[in-house]
Amino acid sequence: MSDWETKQSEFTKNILAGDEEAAIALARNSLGEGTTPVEFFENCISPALQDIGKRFETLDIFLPEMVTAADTVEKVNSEVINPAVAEANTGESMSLGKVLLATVQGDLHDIGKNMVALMLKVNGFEVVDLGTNVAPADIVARAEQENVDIIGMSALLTTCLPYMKDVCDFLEGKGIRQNYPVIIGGAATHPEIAEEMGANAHGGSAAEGVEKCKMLLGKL
Ligand code: B1M
Repeated sequence: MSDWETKQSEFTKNILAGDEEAAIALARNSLGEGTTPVEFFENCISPALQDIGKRFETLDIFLPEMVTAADTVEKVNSEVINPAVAEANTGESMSLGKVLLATVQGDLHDIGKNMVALMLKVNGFEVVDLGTNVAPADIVARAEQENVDIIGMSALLTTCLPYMKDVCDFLEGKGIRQNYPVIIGGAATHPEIAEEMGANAHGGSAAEGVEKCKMLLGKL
């Protein structure tokens, strides 16, 4: 087993048991050994949650355990990961642009979207985070009100993917599609889906999301 696999397996055990103290200690120790918070998030937290998802799918665990795991991860993020990411702020003083973020209608998953929001902020973007379960019409209305440069959407439920396309179609229908580059991400998405629905970019991770937003605004 690689170092990351050992850590991830331990972390999975901790979050399934709702053992906040152990999960926080594991994250803190790892950061203390020189791992960056983003590395820990992508190599330990994210795969641990995927593992939880697989167990849920195969009925090895049920909704209450998935809720416990998610709550424990949120605690680790708020106590350890988010402050460490914020501390590693690049010190970018000029805004690179304004990004609207939302998890689309019907979908309440926000752990990944919140990491994208944080990473965008520390990399110099302004973020208008509309939260979860946001209807396509609201996304378009807020994008106009806030005069954002990019619309970013997240979806983890495949049943909610059509709402992402609705946003692209609404923009098209209003004749303002060219004003708003659209980026999508989340476990239910992949680059081909992005292309099919007419989005401008896909982010496979929070870091890639930031890179793609820079690219969309010609800042790379
Ligand atoms: Co749910 N859930 N869940 N869940 N859940 C999944 C998504 C699922 C795949 C599990 C499974 O069955 N294998 C499955 C969806 C199946 C499908 O649609 N194909 C599922 C289900 C079925 C459900 C419920 C329906 C269960 C039920 O009630 N019976 C229910 C739905 C509720 C709802 O949304 N209406 C539900 C509920 C929940 C909890 C509330 C318990 C909890 C969410 C808590 C929360 O988010 N606050 C939860 C969790 C934790 C999961 C899993 C286990 C983990 C999700 C997660 O946080 N991943 C998940 C399994 C899985 O994903 N394989 C599962 C880690 C996160 C970092 O990844 O969000 O993809 P992700 O974000 C990444 C990248 O994708 C990218 O950056 C992030 C960081 O690298 N990214 C972007 C994300 N958004 C981006 C946007 C960008 C760019 C990059 O630009 C804008």
